[in-house]
Amino acid sequence: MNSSEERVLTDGFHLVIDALKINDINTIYGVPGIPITDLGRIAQAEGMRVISFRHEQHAGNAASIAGYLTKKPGICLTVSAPGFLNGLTALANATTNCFPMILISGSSEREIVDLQQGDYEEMDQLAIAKPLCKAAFRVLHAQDIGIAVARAIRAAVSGRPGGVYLDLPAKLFAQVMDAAEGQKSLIKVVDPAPKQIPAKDAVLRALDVLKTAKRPLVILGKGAAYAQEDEIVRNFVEKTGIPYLPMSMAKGLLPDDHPLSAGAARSLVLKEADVVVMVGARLNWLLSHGKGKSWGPPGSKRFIQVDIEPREMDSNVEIVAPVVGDIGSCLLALTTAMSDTWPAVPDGWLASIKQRKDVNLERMSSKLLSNAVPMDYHCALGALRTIVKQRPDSILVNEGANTLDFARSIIDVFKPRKRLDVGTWGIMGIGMGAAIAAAIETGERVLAIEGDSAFGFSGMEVETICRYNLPICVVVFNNNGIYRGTDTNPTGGADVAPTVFVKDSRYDQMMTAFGGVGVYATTPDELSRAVNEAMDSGKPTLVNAIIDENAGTESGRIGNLNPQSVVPKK
Ligand code: ADP
Ligand code: TZD
Ligand code: MG
Repeated sequence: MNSSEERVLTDGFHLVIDALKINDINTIYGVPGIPITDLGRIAQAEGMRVISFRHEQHAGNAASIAGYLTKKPGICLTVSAPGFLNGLTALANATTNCFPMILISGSSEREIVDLQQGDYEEMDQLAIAKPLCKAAFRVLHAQDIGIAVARAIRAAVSGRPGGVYLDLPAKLFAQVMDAAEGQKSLIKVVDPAPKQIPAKDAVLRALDVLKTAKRPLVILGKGAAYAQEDEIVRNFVEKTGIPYLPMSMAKGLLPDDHPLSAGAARSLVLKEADVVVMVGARLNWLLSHGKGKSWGPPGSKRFIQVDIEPREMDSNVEIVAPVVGDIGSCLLALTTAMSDTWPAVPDGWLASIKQRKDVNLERMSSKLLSNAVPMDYHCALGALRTIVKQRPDSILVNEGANTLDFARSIIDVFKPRKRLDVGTWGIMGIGMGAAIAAAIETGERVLAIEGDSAFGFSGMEVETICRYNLPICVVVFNNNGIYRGTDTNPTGGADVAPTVFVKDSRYDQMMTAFGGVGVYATTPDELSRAVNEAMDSGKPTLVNAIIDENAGTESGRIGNLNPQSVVPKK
Protein backbone atom coordinates (compact mmCIF):
# COMPACT_ATOMS: atom_id res chain seq x y z
CA MET A 1 0.00 0.00 0.00
CA ASN A 2 1.54 3.37 -0.91
CA SER A 3 0.83 6.42 1.17
CA SER A 4 -1.95 7.79 -1.05
CA GLU A 5 -3.90 4.57 -0.54
CA GLU A 6 -3.34 4.54 3.21
CA ARG A 7 -6.64 4.35 5.05
CA VAL A 8 -7.50 7.33 7.18
CA LEU A 9 -8.73 6.06 10.52
CA THR A 10 -10.80 7.43 13.29
CA ASP A 11 -11.45 6.01 16.76
CA GLY A 12 -14.02 5.91 19.52
CA PHE A 13 -12.68 9.07 21.16
CA HIS A 14 -13.07 11.12 18.01
CA LEU A 15 -16.43 9.63 17.10
CA VAL A 16 -17.93 10.57 20.46
CA ILE A 17 -16.69 14.12 20.06
CA ASP A 18 -17.78 14.36 16.42
CA ALA A 19 -21.21 12.96 17.29
CA LEU A 20 -21.70 15.68 19.91
CA LYS A 21 -20.32 18.46 17.74
CA ILE A 22 -22.43 17.58 14.74
CA ASN A 23 -25.41 18.18 17.06
CA ASP A 24 -24.12 21.61 18.15
CA ILE A 25 -23.13 20.38 21.56
CA ASN A 26 -19.88 22.18 22.23
CA THR A 27 -19.34 22.10 25.97
CA ILE A 28 -18.48 19.26 28.33
CA TYR A 29 -18.64 19.51 32.12
CA GLY A 30 -16.72 16.81 33.94
CA VAL A 31 -13.84 15.41 35.94
CA PRO A 32 -10.96 13.64 34.13
CA GLY A 33 -9.48 10.20 34.84
CA ILE A 34 -9.33 6.62 33.52
CA PRO A 35 -10.71 5.92 30.93
CA ILE A 36 -11.89 9.33 29.75
CA THR A 37 -8.85 11.58 30.30
CA ASP A 38 -8.00 11.61 26.61
CA LEU A 39 -11.63 12.19 25.67
CA GLY A 40 -11.48 15.53 27.47
CA ARG A 41 -8.07 16.37 25.98
CA ILE A 42 -9.13 15.53 22.45
CA ALA A 43 -12.44 17.36 22.89
CA GLN A 44 -10.51 20.48 23.84
CA ALA A 45 -8.11 19.99 20.94
CA GLU A 46 -11.14 19.69 18.64
CA GLY A 47 -12.44 23.06 19.80
CA MET A 48 -14.95 22.02 22.43
CA ARG A 49 -15.12 23.84 25.73
CA VAL A 50 -14.14 21.36 28.45
CA ILE A 51 -14.85 22.59 31.95
CA SER A 52 -13.16 20.50 34.62
CA PHE A 53 -14.67 20.45 38.08
CA ARG A 54 -13.42 19.30 41.46
CA HIS A 55 -16.33 16.89 41.97
CA GLU A 56 -18.64 15.21 39.47
CA GLN A 57 -21.85 16.18 41.23
CA HIS A 58 -21.20 19.83 40.47
CA ALA A 59 -20.21 19.07 36.89
CA GLY A 60 -23.50 17.19 36.61
CA ASN A 61 -25.47 20.04 38.12
CA ALA A 62 -23.77 22.39 35.68
CA ALA A 63 -24.70 20.12 32.77
CA SER A 64 -28.34 19.98 33.86
CA ILE A 65 -28.54 23.74 34.20
CA ALA A 66 -26.88 24.13 30.79
CA GLY A 67 -29.69 21.91 29.51
CA TYR A 68 -32.34 24.00 31.22
CA LEU A 69 -30.94 27.25 29.84
CA THR A 70 -30.33 26.10 26.26
CA LYS A 71 -32.86 23.31 25.58
CA LYS A 72 -29.93 21.19 24.42
CA PRO A 73 -28.77 18.37 26.68
CA GLY A 74 -25.89 19.42 28.92
CA ILE A 75 -23.06 16.90 28.95
CA CYS A 76 -21.42 15.58 32.10
CA LEU A 77 -18.37 13.35 31.66
CA THR A 78 -17.10 11.11 34.44
CA VAL A 79 -14.83 8.18 35.13
CA SER A 80 -16.25 4.81 36.14
CA ALA A 81 -17.82 3.60 39.42
CA PRO A 82 -17.13 6.37 42.00
CA GLY A 83 -17.03 9.16 39.43
CA PHE A 84 -20.20 7.79 37.87
CA LEU A 85 -21.90 7.60 41.28
CA ASN A 86 -20.84 11.15 42.10
CA GLY A 87 -22.50 12.27 38.89
CA LEU A 88 -25.59 10.16 39.47
CA THR A 89 -27.15 12.50 42.04
CA ALA A 90 -27.10 15.23 39.44
CA LEU A 91 -28.56 12.90 36.81
CA ALA A 92 -31.42 11.95 39.10
CA ASN A 93 -31.92 15.58 40.06
CA ALA A 94 -32.04 16.58 36.39
CA THR A 95 -34.66 13.93 35.70
CA THR A 96 -36.72 15.03 38.70
CA ASN A 97 -36.59 18.63 37.51
CA CYS A 98 -37.23 17.85 33.82
CA PHE A 99 -33.83 19.24 32.77
CA PRO A 100 -32.21 17.60 29.76
CA MET A 101 -28.71 16.26 30.40
CA ILE A 102 -26.58 13.32 29.36
CA LEU A 103 -24.25 11.68 31.84
CA ILE A 104 -21.45 10.02 29.89
CA SER A 105 -19.34 7.71 32.02
CA GLY A 106 -16.44 5.52 31.13
CA SER A 107 -16.85 1.98 32.41
CA SER A 108 -15.15 -1.40 32.73
CA GLU A 109 -15.49 -4.13 30.11
CA ARG A 110 -18.66 -6.20 30.19
CA GLU A 111 -16.90 -9.55 30.46
CA ILE A 112 -15.16 -8.50 33.68
CA VAL A 113 -18.10 -6.64 35.21
CA ASP A 114 -20.55 -9.43 34.49
CA LEU A 115 -18.31 -12.07 36.08
CA GLN A 116 -17.58 -9.67 38.94
CA GLN A 117 -13.86 -10.21 38.59
CA GLY A 118 -12.87 -7.04 40.36
CA ASP A 119 -11.74 -4.57 37.70
CA TYR A 120 -10.35 -1.14 38.54
CA GLU A 121 -13.44 0.88 39.50
CA GLU A 122 -15.75 -1.95 38.48
CA MET A 123 -19.50 -1.49 38.60
CA ASP A 124 -22.57 -2.42 36.59
CA GLN A 125 -23.27 1.25 35.94
CA LEU A 126 -25.98 0.81 33.33
CA ALA A 127 -28.17 -1.19 35.70
CA ILE A 128 -27.73 1.36 38.47
CA ALA A 129 -28.44 4.37 36.28
CA LYS A 130 -31.58 2.96 34.67
CA PRO A 131 -34.16 3.69 37.38
CA LEU A 132 -32.80 7.21 37.89
CA CYS A 133 -33.09 8.59 34.39
CA LYS A 134 -35.32 8.66 31.32
CA ALA A 135 -33.15 6.31 29.30
CA ALA A 136 -29.82 4.52 29.58
CA PHE A 137 -27.70 3.17 26.73
CA ARG A 138 -24.41 1.32 26.38
CA VAL A 139 -22.23 1.33 23.28
CA LEU A 140 -19.96 -1.60 22.48
CA HIS A 141 -18.92 -0.80 18.91
CA ALA A 142 -17.44 2.37 17.52
CA GLN A 143 -19.79 2.29 14.55
CA ASP A 144 -22.76 2.60 16.96
CA ILE A 145 -21.58 5.79 18.64
CA GLY A 146 -23.48 8.05 16.25
CA ILE A 147 -26.73 6.20 16.83
CA ALA A 148 -26.21 6.13 20.59
CA VAL A 149 -25.58 9.86 20.85
CA ALA A 150 -28.59 10.57 18.65
CA ARG A 151 -30.81 8.39 20.83
CA ALA A 152 -29.45 10.01 23.96
CA ILE A 153 -30.19 13.49 22.64
CA ARG A 154 -33.73 12.59 21.62
CA ALA A 155 -34.45 10.90 24.91
CA ALA A 156 -33.16 13.89 26.88
CA VAL A 157 -35.05 16.69 25.11
CA SER A 158 -38.19 15.20 23.59
CA GLY A 159 -41.47 15.11 25.51
CA ARG A 160 -40.82 15.79 29.18
CA PRO A 161 -37.08 16.49 29.27
CA GLY A 162 -34.80 14.63 31.65
CA GLY A 163 -31.54 12.86 32.30
CA VAL A 164 -30.01 10.19 30.06
CA TYR A 165 -27.11 7.88 30.84
CA LEU A 166 -24.59 6.81 28.21
CA ASP A 167 -22.22 4.01 29.21
CA LEU A 168 -18.96 3.88 27.30
CA PRO A 169 -16.67 0.95 28.17
CA ALA A 170 -12.95 1.77 28.07
CA LYS A 171 -12.17 -0.41 25.06
CA LEU A 172 -14.63 1.48 22.90
CA PHE A 173 -12.49 4.61 22.89
CA ALA A 174 -9.53 2.94 21.21
CA GLN A 175 -11.58 1.02 18.64
CA VAL A 176 -10.68 2.19 15.17
CA MET A 177 -12.67 2.37 11.98
CA ASP A 178 -12.37 3.96 8.59
CA ALA A 179 -12.73 7.72 9.04
CA ALA A 180 -15.11 8.21 6.12
CA GLU A 181 -17.34 5.41 7.33
CA GLY A 182 -17.14 6.81 10.80
CA GLN A 183 -18.26 10.17 9.53
CA LYS A 184 -21.19 8.53 7.75
CA SER A 185 -22.22 6.76 10.95
CA LEU A 186 -22.89 10.07 12.71
CA ILE A 187 -26.38 11.47 12.95
CA LYS A 188 -27.39 15.07 13.09
CA VAL A 189 -30.68 14.76 14.89
CA VAL A 190 -33.54 16.33 12.97
CA ASP A 191 -36.17 18.03 15.13
CA PRO A 192 -35.04 16.52 18.46
CA ALA A 193 -37.95 17.97 20.47
CA PRO A 194 -40.88 17.97 18.04
CA LYS A 195 -43.72 20.36 18.70
CA GLN A 196 -46.67 18.63 20.30
CA ILE A 197 -49.87 20.23 19.14
CA PRO A 198 -52.79 19.91 21.55
CA ALA A 199 -56.04 18.35 20.39
CA LYS A 200 -58.68 20.87 19.39
CA ASP A 201 -61.33 19.47 21.70
CA ALA A 202 -58.91 19.68 24.63
CA VAL A 203 -58.37 23.35 23.90
CA LEU A 204 -62.11 24.07 23.65
CA ARG A 205 -62.81 22.09 26.82
CA ALA A 206 -60.26 24.16 28.68
CA LEU A 207 -61.71 27.42 27.40
CA ASP A 208 -65.21 26.32 28.38
CA VAL A 209 -64.00 25.85 31.95
CA LEU A 210 -61.96 29.03 31.99
CA LYS A 211 -64.82 31.12 30.63
CA THR A 212 -66.96 30.41 33.66
CA ALA A 213 -64.28 31.39 36.19
CA LYS A 214 -65.02 34.17 38.65
CA ARG A 215 -61.61 34.05 40.29
CA PRO A 216 -59.17 32.54 37.79
CA LEU A 217 -55.49 32.01 38.48
CA VAL A 218 -52.59 30.96 36.26
CA ILE A 219 -49.64 29.15 37.82
CA LEU A 220 -46.47 29.32 35.75
CA GLY A 221 -43.79 26.70 36.39
CA LYS A 222 -40.25 26.13 35.27
CA GLY A 223 -41.51 23.98 32.39
CA ALA A 224 -42.98 27.17 30.94
CA ALA A 225 -39.68 28.99 31.45
CA TYR A 226 -37.78 26.09 29.90
CA ALA A 227 -39.93 26.15 26.77
CA GLN A 228 -38.55 29.56 25.70
CA GLU A 229 -41.94 30.63 24.38
CA ASP A 230 -41.86 33.81 26.40
CA GLU A 231 -43.97 35.98 24.09
CA ILE A 232 -46.71 33.36 23.82
CA VAL A 233 -46.84 32.96 27.60
CA ARG A 234 -47.01 36.70 28.07
CA ASN A 235 -49.74 37.09 25.46
CA PHE A 236 -51.81 34.37 27.04
CA VAL A 237 -51.63 36.02 30.47
CA GLU A 238 -52.22 39.52 29.17
CA LYS A 239 -55.00 38.63 26.72
CA THR A 240 -56.92 36.67 29.35
CA GLY A 241 -56.00 39.24 32.00
CA ILE A 242 -55.73 36.45 34.55
CA PRO A 243 -53.48 37.01 37.59
CA TYR A 244 -50.57 34.60 37.73
CA LEU A 245 -48.34 33.06 40.33
CA PRO A 246 -44.81 32.19 39.25
CA MET A 247 -43.16 29.12 40.76
CA SER A 248 -39.69 30.01 41.92
CA MET A 249 -37.76 29.31 38.71
CA ALA A 250 -40.58 30.79 36.62
CA LYS A 251 -40.07 34.15 38.31
CA GLY A 252 -39.17 36.65 35.62
CA LEU A 253 -40.97 34.78 32.84
CA LEU A 254 -43.12 37.85 33.16
CA PRO A 255 -41.41 40.57 35.21
CA ASP A 256 -42.14 40.26 38.93
CA ASP A 257 -43.48 43.82 38.97
CA HIS A 258 -46.08 43.00 36.30
CA PRO A 259 -49.53 44.24 37.40
CA LEU A 260 -50.98 40.73 36.97
CA SER A 261 -48.36 39.11 39.19
CA ALA A 262 -50.00 37.68 42.29
CA GLY A 263 -46.69 36.63 43.82
CA ALA A 264 -47.12 38.96 46.78
CA ALA A 265 -50.65 37.66 47.39
CA ARG A 266 -49.81 33.97 47.13
CA SER A 267 -51.82 32.64 50.05
CA LEU A 268 -54.88 34.65 49.06
CA VAL A 269 -54.97 33.50 45.44
CA LEU A 270 -54.32 29.85 46.27
CA LYS A 271 -57.14 29.85 48.75
CA GLU A 272 -59.67 31.89 46.80
CA ALA A 273 -59.20 31.00 43.12
CA ASP A 274 -62.01 28.96 41.55
CA VAL A 275 -60.26 27.91 38.33
CA VAL A 276 -56.52 27.32 38.25
CA VAL A 277 -54.56 26.97 35.02
CA MET A 278 -51.32 25.07 35.59
CA VAL A 279 -48.77 25.93 32.91
CA GLY A 280 -45.60 23.81 32.98
CA ALA A 281 -45.92 23.37 36.74
CA ARG A 282 -46.72 20.24 38.74
CA LEU A 283 -49.09 19.96 41.68
CA ASN A 284 -46.36 18.43 43.87
CA TRP A 285 -45.29 19.23 47.44
CA LEU A 286 -44.31 22.75 46.40
CA LEU A 287 -48.03 23.42 45.88
CA SER A 288 -49.13 21.17 48.75
CA HIS A 289 -50.37 18.66 46.16
CA GLY A 290 -53.24 20.93 45.11
CA LYS A 291 -55.25 20.26 48.26
CA GLY A 292 -55.43 20.96 51.97
CA LYS A 293 -55.93 24.12 53.93
CA SER A 294 -53.88 26.41 51.73
CA TRP A 295 -56.19 25.60 48.79
CA GLY A 296 -59.44 26.56 50.49
CA PRO A 297 -62.43 24.27 51.03
CA PRO A 298 -62.34 20.87 49.26
CA GLY A 299 -64.05 21.00 45.88
CA SER A 300 -63.73 24.78 45.62
CA LYS A 301 -61.47 24.61 42.58
CA ARG A 302 -61.31 23.25 39.10
CA PHE A 303 -57.94 22.66 37.46
CA ILE A 304 -56.86 23.07 33.86
CA GLN A 305 -53.36 21.76 33.20
CA VAL A 306 -51.07 22.49 30.28
CA ASP A 307 -48.21 20.00 30.14
CA ILE A 308 -46.27 17.95 27.65
CA GLU A 309 -46.55 14.83 29.81
CA PRO A 310 -50.01 13.24 29.63
CA ARG A 311 -49.38 11.12 32.73
CA GLU A 312 -48.95 14.23 34.84
CA MET A 313 -52.72 14.78 34.66
CA ASP A 314 -54.70 13.73 37.77
CA SER A 315 -51.45 12.98 39.60
CA ASN A 316 -52.66 14.71 42.75
CA VAL A 317 -56.13 16.11 42.10
CA GLU A 318 -58.66 15.84 39.31
CA ILE A 319 -57.73 17.80 36.20
CA VAL A 320 -61.03 18.68 34.54
CA ALA A 321 -59.37 20.05 31.41
CA PRO A 322 -56.02 18.50 30.49
CA VAL A 323 -54.25 20.22 27.60
CA VAL A 324 -51.41 18.00 26.50
CA GLY A 325 -48.74 19.45 24.28
CA ASP A 326 -45.80 21.81 24.34
CA ILE A 327 -46.26 25.10 26.14
CA GLY A 328 -45.95 27.22 23.00
CA SER A 329 -48.44 25.23 20.92
CA CYS A 330 -50.92 24.89 23.78
CA LEU A 331 -50.96 28.51 24.90
CA LEU A 332 -51.03 29.73 21.32
CA ALA A 333 -53.99 27.45 20.58
CA LEU A 334 -55.78 28.65 23.71
CA THR A 335 -55.14 32.32 22.94
CA THR A 336 -56.15 31.93 19.31
CA ALA A 337 -59.35 30.08 20.11
CA MET A 338 -60.50 32.69 22.61
CA SER A 339 -63.23 34.80 21.09
CA ASP A 340 -62.94 38.59 20.94
CA THR A 341 -65.83 38.71 23.37
CA TRP A 342 -63.82 36.80 25.95
CA PRO A 343 -65.19 37.75 29.38
CA ALA A 344 -62.98 40.07 31.42
CA VAL A 345 -61.68 38.87 34.76
CA PRO A 346 -64.08 40.28 37.41
CA ASP A 347 -62.82 43.55 38.88
CA GLY A 348 -63.53 42.45 42.42
CA TRP A 349 -61.04 39.58 42.12
CA LEU A 350 -58.32 41.82 40.71
CA ALA A 351 -59.00 44.45 43.34
CA SER A 352 -58.79 42.05 46.25
CA ILE A 353 -55.47 40.72 44.93
CA LYS A 354 -54.10 44.21 44.50
CA GLN A 355 -55.16 45.17 47.97
CA ARG A 356 -53.43 42.14 49.50
CA LYS A 357 -50.31 42.74 47.42
CA ASP A 358 -50.12 46.37 48.53
CA VAL A 359 -50.45 45.43 52.19
CA ASN A 360 -47.82 42.69 51.97
CA LEU A 361 -45.34 44.75 49.98
CA GLU A 362 -45.78 47.72 52.30
CA ARG A 363 -45.24 45.50 55.33
CA MET A 364 -42.03 44.19 53.82
CA SER A 365 -40.59 47.43 52.50
CA SER A 366 -39.52 49.01 55.78
CA LYS A 367 -37.77 45.80 56.86
CA LEU A 368 -35.76 45.81 53.64
CA LEU A 369 -34.37 49.26 54.33
CA SER A 370 -33.19 48.61 57.87
CA ASN A 371 -29.52 48.96 58.69
CA ALA A 372 -29.47 46.30 61.37
CA VAL A 373 -26.10 44.96 62.52
CA PRO A 374 -25.72 42.06 62.65
CA MET A 375 -27.75 41.89 59.48
CA ASP A 376 -30.99 39.96 59.35
CA TYR A 377 -32.23 38.30 56.14
CA HIS A 378 -34.44 41.23 55.20
CA CYS A 379 -31.87 43.99 55.30
CA ALA A 380 -29.17 41.92 53.61
CA LEU A 381 -31.59 40.86 50.86
CA GLY A 382 -32.93 44.41 50.62
CA ALA A 383 -29.45 45.48 49.55
CA LEU A 384 -29.14 42.66 47.02
CA ARG A 385 -32.65 43.21 45.67
CA THR A 386 -31.67 46.67 44.44
CA ILE A 387 -28.55 45.31 42.76
CA VAL A 388 -30.53 42.64 40.89
CA LYS A 389 -33.14 45.18 39.83
CA GLN A 390 -30.42 47.34 38.31
CA ARG A 391 -28.99 44.34 36.45
CA PRO A 392 -31.97 42.45 35.01
CA ASP A 393 -29.75 40.43 32.66
CA SER A 394 -27.64 38.94 35.41
CA ILE A 395 -28.52 35.47 36.67
CA LEU A 396 -29.47 34.73 40.25
CA VAL A 397 -28.57 31.40 41.84
CA ASN A 398 -30.10 30.68 45.22
CA GLU A 399 -29.94 27.88 47.77
CA GLY A 400 -30.23 27.41 51.52
CA ALA A 401 -33.23 27.28 53.82
CA ASN A 402 -33.97 30.75 55.19
CA THR A 403 -31.54 32.16 52.64
CA LEU A 404 -33.62 30.54 49.90
CA ASP A 405 -37.08 31.29 51.20
CA PHE A 406 -36.46 34.94 51.99
CA ALA A 407 -34.55 35.59 48.77
CA ARG A 408 -37.29 33.98 46.69
CA SER A 409 -39.93 36.33 48.01
CA ILE A 410 -37.78 39.46 48.39
CA ILE A 411 -35.73 39.52 45.20
CA ASP A 412 -37.71 40.36 42.08
CA VAL A 413 -36.65 38.87 38.77
CA PHE A 414 -37.37 40.69 35.54
CA LYS A 415 -36.45 38.38 32.70
CA PRO A 416 -37.05 34.70 31.92
CA ARG A 417 -34.63 32.01 33.14
CA LYS A 418 -32.71 34.39 35.37
CA ARG A 419 -33.37 32.49 38.58
CA LEU A 420 -31.85 29.07 39.27
CA ASP A 421 -32.43 27.32 42.55
CA VAL A 422 -32.89 24.10 44.51
CA GLY A 423 -35.74 22.99 42.25
CA THR A 424 -38.18 20.16 42.76
CA TRP A 425 -36.20 18.30 45.41
CA GLY A 426 -35.15 21.34 47.41
CA ILE A 427 -31.64 19.95 47.08
CA MET A 428 -28.56 21.58 48.59
CA GLY A 429 -25.40 21.63 46.50
CA ILE A 430 -26.58 22.97 43.16
CA GLY A 431 -25.06 26.39 43.81
CA MET A 432 -21.61 26.45 42.25
CA GLY A 433 -22.49 24.06 39.42
CA ALA A 434 -25.49 26.18 38.46
CA ALA A 435 -23.49 29.41 38.75
CA ILE A 436 -20.68 28.06 36.57
CA ALA A 437 -23.06 26.76 33.89
CA ALA A 438 -24.98 30.04 33.90
CA ALA A 439 -21.78 32.03 33.37
CA ILE A 440 -20.43 29.65 30.70
CA GLU A 441 -23.67 29.26 28.75
CA THR A 442 -24.90 32.86 28.81
CA GLY A 443 -21.81 35.02 29.33
CA GLU A 444 -23.85 37.05 31.85
CA ARG A 445 -22.83 38.06 35.36
CA VAL A 446 -23.99 35.65 38.04
CA LEU A 447 -24.95 36.37 41.63
CA ALA A 448 -25.17 33.28 43.86
CA ILE A 449 -26.92 33.85 47.18
CA GLU A 450 -26.02 30.91 49.36
CA GLY A 451 -26.75 29.75 52.88
CA ASP A 452 -23.48 28.89 54.61
CA SER A 453 -24.55 25.25 54.79
CA ALA A 454 -25.76 25.18 51.19
CA PHE A 455 -22.52 26.73 49.97
CA GLY A 456 -20.47 24.07 51.73
CA PHE A 457 -21.87 21.32 49.52
CA SER A 458 -20.13 22.70 46.43
CA GLY A 459 -17.73 25.23 47.97
CA MET A 460 -14.56 23.70 46.56
CA GLU A 461 -15.72 24.76 43.11
CA VAL A 462 -14.63 28.32 43.91
CA GLU A 463 -11.29 27.09 42.57
CA THR A 464 -13.08 26.18 39.31
CA ILE A 465 -14.63 29.65 39.23
CA CYS A 466 -11.20 31.25 39.66
CA ARG A 467 -9.51 28.88 37.20
CA TYR A 468 -11.89 29.84 34.41
CA ASN A 469 -12.05 33.43 35.66
CA LEU A 470 -15.85 33.42 35.64
CA PRO A 471 -17.93 36.52 36.44
CA ILE A 472 -19.53 35.00 39.51
CA CYS A 473 -20.17 36.74 42.79
CA VAL A 474 -20.99 34.33 45.61
CA VAL A 475 -22.62 35.81 48.68
CA VAL A 476 -22.52 33.45 51.64
CA PHE A 477 -25.21 34.21 54.22
CA ASN A 478 -23.14 33.26 57.22
CA ASN A 479 -25.37 32.61 60.23
CA ASN A 480 -22.98 30.02 61.71
CA GLY A 481 -25.08 27.07 60.70
CA ILE A 482 -28.10 25.31 59.34
CA TYR A 483 -31.25 27.44 59.92
CA ARG A 484 -29.66 29.19 62.94
CA GLY A 485 -26.30 29.20 64.62
CA THR A 486 -27.66 29.09 68.13
CA ASP A 487 -28.32 25.43 68.91
CA THR A 488 -26.39 23.99 71.84
CA ASN A 489 -25.52 20.46 72.89
CA PRO A 490 -28.09 19.62 75.60
CA THR A 491 -25.65 17.25 77.32
CA GLY A 492 -23.11 20.02 77.80
CA GLY A 493 -20.55 17.79 76.03
CA ALA A 494 -17.71 19.11 73.89
CA ASP A 495 -19.38 18.45 70.51
CA VAL A 496 -21.37 21.37 69.17
CA ALA A 497 -25.00 20.86 68.15
CA PRO A 498 -25.53 19.07 64.79
CA THR A 499 -26.79 22.23 63.08
CA VAL A 500 -23.92 24.51 64.14
CA PHE A 501 -20.68 25.34 62.30
CA VAL A 502 -17.42 27.02 63.30
CA LYS A 503 -18.49 30.49 64.40
CA ASP A 504 -17.50 33.45 62.30
CA SER A 505 -15.90 31.30 59.56
CA ARG A 506 -13.93 33.23 56.95
CA TYR A 507 -15.53 31.91 53.76
CA ASP A 508 -14.12 34.97 52.01
CA GLN A 509 -10.63 33.53 52.42
CA MET A 510 -11.63 30.49 50.36
CA MET A 511 -11.90 32.78 47.35
CA THR A 512 -8.68 34.70 48.01
CA ALA A 513 -6.90 31.35 48.34
CA PHE A 514 -7.36 30.87 44.58
CA GLY A 515 -6.74 34.45 43.47
CA GLY A 516 -10.31 35.77 43.59
CA VAL A 517 -11.67 38.65 45.63
CA GLY A 518 -12.86 37.97 49.18
CA VAL A 519 -14.86 40.45 51.23
CA TYR A 520 -16.05 40.27 54.82
CA ALA A 521 -19.27 42.28 55.09
CA THR A 522 -21.09 43.08 58.31
CA THR A 523 -23.46 45.87 57.19
CA PRO A 524 -25.91 46.30 54.30
CA ASP A 525 -23.69 49.10 52.98
CA GLU A 526 -20.58 46.95 52.96
CA LEU A 527 -22.52 44.12 51.35
CA SER A 528 -23.95 46.40 48.72
CA ARG A 529 -20.59 47.97 47.90
CA ALA A 530 -18.83 44.62 47.58
CA VAL A 531 -21.50 43.04 45.38
CA ASN A 532 -21.80 46.09 43.14
CA GLU A 533 -18.06 46.07 42.67
CA ALA A 534 -18.06 42.38 41.83
CA MET A 535 -20.95 42.69 39.38
CA ASP A 536 -19.19 45.62 37.70
CA SER A 537 -15.76 44.04 37.52
CA GLY A 538 -16.86 40.49 36.75
CA LYS A 539 -14.03 39.22 38.95
CA PRO A 540 -14.61 35.98 40.88
CA THR A 541 -15.73 37.22 44.26
CA LEU A 542 -16.98 35.77 47.52
CA VAL A 543 -18.71 38.04 49.98
CA ASN A 544 -18.98 36.62 53.47
CA ALA A 545 -22.17 38.32 54.70
CA ILE A 546 -22.48 38.09 58.46
CA ILE A 547 -26.10 37.32 59.37
CA ASP A 548 -27.58 37.35 62.86
CA GLU A 549 -27.40 33.73 64.02
CA ASN A 550 -30.79 34.18 65.71
CA ALA A 551 -32.57 35.44 62.61
CA GLY A 552 -33.58 32.21 60.86
CA THR A 553 -36.26 29.66 61.61
CA GLU A 554 -36.09 25.87 61.55
CA SER A 555 -36.29 24.66 57.91
CA GLY A 556 -37.13 28.18 56.69
CA ARG A 557 -40.72 28.18 55.41
CA ILE A 558 -41.15 24.40 55.28
CA GLY A 559 -40.86 23.68 58.98
CA ASN A 560 -44.31 22.07 58.72
CA LEU A 561 -42.69 19.16 56.85
CA ASN A 562 -40.36 18.45 59.76
CA PRO A 563 -41.51 15.50 61.89
CA GLN A 564 -41.56 16.37 65.59
CA SER A 565 -40.64 14.01 68.40
CA VAL A 566 -43.34 13.43 70.99
CA VAL A 567 -40.75 12.74 73.67
CA PRO A 568 -40.08 15.91 75.69
CA LYS A 569 -36.80 17.66 74.69
CA LYS A 570 -33.90 17.30 77.11
P1 ADP B 1 -42.24 24.03 39.03
O1 ADP B 1 -41.32 23.36 40.02
O2 ADP B 1 -41.73 25.33 38.55
O3 ADP B 1 -43.65 24.04 39.52
P2 ADP B 1 -42.23 21.51 37.67
O4 ADP B 1 -40.83 21.05 37.46
O5 ADP B 1 -42.98 20.93 38.79
O6 ADP B 1 -42.24 23.11 37.72
O7 ADP B 1 -43.07 21.24 36.36
C1 ADP B 1 -42.55 21.40 35.10
C2 ADP B 1 -43.54 20.75 34.14
O8 ADP B 1 -43.32 21.30 32.85
C3 ADP B 1 -43.38 19.25 34.04
O9 ADP B 1 -44.57 18.61 34.34
C4 ADP B 1 -42.97 19.03 32.57
O10 ADP B 1 -43.57 17.88 32.01
C5 ADP B 1 -43.49 20.26 31.91
N1 ADP B 1 -42.76 20.68 30.70
C6 ADP B 1 -41.44 20.76 30.53
N2 ADP B 1 -41.15 21.24 29.31
C7 ADP B 1 -42.33 21.47 28.71
C8 ADP B 1 -42.71 21.96 27.42
N3 ADP B 1 -41.81 22.33 26.53
N4 ADP B 1 -44.02 22.05 27.15
C9 ADP B 1 -44.95 21.67 28.07
N5 ADP B 1 -44.65 21.22 29.28
C10 ADP B 1 -43.36 21.11 29.60
N1 TZD C 1 -28.80 17.50 51.91
C1 TZD C 1 -29.26 17.77 50.67
C2 TZD C 1 -28.56 17.23 49.48
N2 TZD C 1 -30.31 18.56 50.47
C3 TZD C 1 -30.98 19.07 51.55
N3 TZD C 1 -32.05 19.83 51.29
C4 TZD C 1 -30.52 18.82 52.86
C5 TZD C 1 -29.42 18.02 52.99
C6 TZD C 1 -31.21 19.34 54.12
N4 TZD C 1 -31.12 20.80 54.17
C7 TZD C 1 -32.15 21.61 53.77
O1 TZD C 1 -33.23 21.24 53.33
S1 TZD C 1 -31.72 23.23 53.92
C8 TZD C 1 -30.18 22.88 54.51
C9 TZD C 1 -30.01 21.50 54.60
C10 TZD C 1 -28.74 20.89 55.07
C11 TZD C 1 -29.20 23.95 54.84
C12 TZD C 1 -29.81 25.18 55.44
O2 TZD C 1 -28.81 25.99 56.00
P1 TZD C 1 -28.20 27.20 55.21
O3 TZD C 1 -29.41 28.23 55.17
O4 TZD C 1 -27.07 27.72 56.00
O5 TZD C 1 -27.90 26.82 53.81
P2 TZD C 1 -29.99 29.11 56.38
O6 TZD C 1 -30.04 30.51 55.84
O7 TZD C 1 -29.05 29.00 57.55
O8 TZD C 1 -31.36 28.63 56.73
MG1 MG D 1 -26.99 29.08 57.50
